[in-house]
Amino acid sequence: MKIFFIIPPNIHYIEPYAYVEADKSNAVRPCLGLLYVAAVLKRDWGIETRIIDSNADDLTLNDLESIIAEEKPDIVGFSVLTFNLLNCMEVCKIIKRQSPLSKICFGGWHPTLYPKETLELGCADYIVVGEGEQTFSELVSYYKEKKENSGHKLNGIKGLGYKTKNGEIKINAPRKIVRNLDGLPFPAYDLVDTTKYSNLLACTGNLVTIMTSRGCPQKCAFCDLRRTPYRFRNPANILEEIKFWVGKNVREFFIQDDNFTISRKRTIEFCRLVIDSGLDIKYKISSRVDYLDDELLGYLKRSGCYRIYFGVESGSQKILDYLKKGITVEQIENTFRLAKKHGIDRCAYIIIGSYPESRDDIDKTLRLVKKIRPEHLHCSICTPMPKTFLYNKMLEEGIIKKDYWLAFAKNPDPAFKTPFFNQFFDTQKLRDMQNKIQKRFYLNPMIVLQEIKKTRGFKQFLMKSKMAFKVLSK
Ligand code: B12
Ligand code: SF4
Repeated sequence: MKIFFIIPPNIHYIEPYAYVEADKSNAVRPCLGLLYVAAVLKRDWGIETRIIDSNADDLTLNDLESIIAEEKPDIVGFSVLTFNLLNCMEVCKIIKRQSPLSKICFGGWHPTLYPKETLELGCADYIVVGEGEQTFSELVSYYKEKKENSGHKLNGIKGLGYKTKNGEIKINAPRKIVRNLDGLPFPAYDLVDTTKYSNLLACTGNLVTIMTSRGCPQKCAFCDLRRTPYRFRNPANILEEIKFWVGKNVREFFIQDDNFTISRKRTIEFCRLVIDSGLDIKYKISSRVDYLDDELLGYLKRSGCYRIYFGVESGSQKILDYLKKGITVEQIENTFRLAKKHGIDRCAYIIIGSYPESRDDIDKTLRLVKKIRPEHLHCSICTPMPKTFLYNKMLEEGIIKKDYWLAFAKNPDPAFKTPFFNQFFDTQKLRDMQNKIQKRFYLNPMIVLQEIKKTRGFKQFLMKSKMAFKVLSK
């Protein structure tokens, strides 16, 4: 059986909340979701798959058309975000044209949020809701074994959605989340060329992305992960993955967890293991400011953590509270000071333009940035994402008049523009402010000098130059 996973080329660009120029020139990142699904298929079911990453390999729709016409895969899987739905749909058109018997399966955040609407689009034969390792494996095995006339039934596959022969949409009972993350195999990195997943802010040429937990117990209003069951891999299991890579001469890791330090005990245990192992590695993490203290930062530093991405969001307590961030401005200042003391690079994510935010609140954020002096800054515009607490609340309050994400899920229009909602500023003004904030930050001579010093290798130099050119020419 030929099972393909396709990451589509970027044809339609829906402007996200991130700074657009940075977003467009950002490095290509691996799709860990697919790598996990592929790894389970191989380990537990002995099924080989192929990942075609159009972004890593610079493939066009024409290239994909030739591959599909020649290979005619039995099943093609896509990892679908609301923001890349249109791109996935473009590739589906090709599949239907060149290989009409191929079955198409959409997994990921978008079909999880909008299962019925996604199936109604008519592109996907199947959708997978939530974590896909087991569900997709059962679907593939259904096809494999059906050929051999086994009695498998589609309606018995938990977490699966599909259309019956008479066009009726069926969404099966949900599948339980994976409780024991240590039981999962490591992501199937053997299916991709890791060297193509470069990173603008990496400190060596060779970096691997790993994920050590899923879910988050916190309740930030804008986030899809709020109050999702938090599970984590044990430090020994993480170290095993790291050792595997060190054996392949990779010494830098991007720990992609939304929040690496949720369990203090685990963090310390992990750091101790790394320190005791004597492995010379570097890694970066994301953390909330309230999950760190002097001792923890010391451990992190000693075990090789060189940068922390912090959700600072705002310098205005009013806005932090509105976003239900659950932290104080004082905590932000304190943690940034401590991280600096330990010599760890600090990247601040800030958000401007949430509904009640005034010029005065934005100024407070800018003053805070000046005070905490991060080495990197990402400024986003507050975007109520589909079905998040923030979006639902704004719908309820009538600030958002129409469920436009639902409308997009039903009819994904390439002309769709992500709307922003602020009491005082329109979209253009918010984008202008975002541009100005990012430009000012990165054109600061101290930051420029620091970036030049940190640039490693020609590839990273080119990426940074491209980005600088875009920022300057805007
Ligand atoms: C890493 C990351 C990125 C990376 C890489 C994305 C990628 N392709 O994996 C980069 C930086 C490129 C990125 C970009 C963006 N991202 Co992002 N990202 C994440 C993040 C933090 C982690 C994703 C991850 O690796 N998870 C770990 C894996 C194991 O989980 P998973 O991906 O969910 O996969 C599981 C299931 O979903 C399912 N599954 C996934 N794919 C498939 C496919 C098949 C066939 C099957 C069967 C199952 C399946 O099975 C997997 C294993 O259980 C998530 C938040 C999160 N924690 O999920 C946001 C998140 C996915 N991103 C989000 C957004 C909004 C964006 C941006 C728009 C941000 C921006 N720039 O402004 C862009 C859009 C990019 C684009 N055009 O596609 C949203 C998506 C919301 C939505 N409704 O779509 C999330 C949820 C964050 C949030 N706002 O809360 N992102
Ligand atoms: S923003 Fe971070 S801390 Fe807040 S809910 Fe999302 S993952 Fe958790």
